[in-house]
Amino acid sequence: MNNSVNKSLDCAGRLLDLGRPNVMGILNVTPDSFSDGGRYNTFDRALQHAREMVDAGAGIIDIGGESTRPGAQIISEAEEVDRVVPVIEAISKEFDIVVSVDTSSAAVIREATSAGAGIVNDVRALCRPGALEAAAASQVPVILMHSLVEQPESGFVPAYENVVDEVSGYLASRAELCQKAGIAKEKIILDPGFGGGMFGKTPAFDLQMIKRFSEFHRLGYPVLAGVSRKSFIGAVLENTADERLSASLAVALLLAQAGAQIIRVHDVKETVDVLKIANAVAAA
Ligand code: 7PM
Repeated sequence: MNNSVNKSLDCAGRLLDLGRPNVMGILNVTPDSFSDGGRYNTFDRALQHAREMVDAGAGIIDIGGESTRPGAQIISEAEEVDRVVPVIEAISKEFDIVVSVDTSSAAVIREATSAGAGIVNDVRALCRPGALEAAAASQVPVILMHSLVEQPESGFVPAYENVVDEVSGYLASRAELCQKAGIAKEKIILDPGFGGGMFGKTPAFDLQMIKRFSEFHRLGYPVLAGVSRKSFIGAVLENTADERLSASLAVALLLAQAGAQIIRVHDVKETVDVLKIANAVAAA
């Protein structure tokens, strides 16, 4: 599918086969995800959710403690460490699965990778102070996502002459900077960053990036896509996030057929089923 991409990626001792699409299951450990917000409740539910995603065939569990939603509470690095590190430690101990940490903070990168995280997933592409150095020191693979890096002013409308080329150019320059900081090329995964707000895409740009997704492979890195329940689906279907499962699955299939090596989703079991039937058809 993409000869310049190594097939097996070492994620802190656990191997990820990049010769086929992998499902990354989203695990939120933000207390506001749950009604009572209690810390023990959050921990137990996170572990239960992780078990379900492992049993459903996830290849990676992505653990995040800081919401990127516009207007979401900004939390300190210490609070983010307190939320994610115990969950990362428990999941990487209990399950034979690659754990990624969804963070932009240098302190969280250091603590999470010490606790067993095998991938650093940063929606700000290691732009925050110390993040690049912390990721390089951790020796684990990194996911660099395109975004505006900071939340735009309300009313900001993103504009690109050619969204695929501009996003590709940004990702290529971040990937080069990573290599100068000592991160091996083989340990870099790119993500065009679907979605509005800080991610900087209108629904029309998201749709163009899906249509032209295979062009991102020209950069020569594995590519991840996160489209699950995102607002461009709501813009097309005029529905709410909890009504976007079938469209999320349809887009996951389009992305898998366009060569995405990792697909980041809420609904692991359903997505794994889609990829299995697609694989069976391909093998017929
Ligand atoms: C509010 C806004 C809540 C945005 C949740 C989100 C991605 C990611 C996220 C992605 C990578 C969501 C996002 N999205 N990491 N983290 N790629 N690499 O919809 O698309 O899950 S958070």
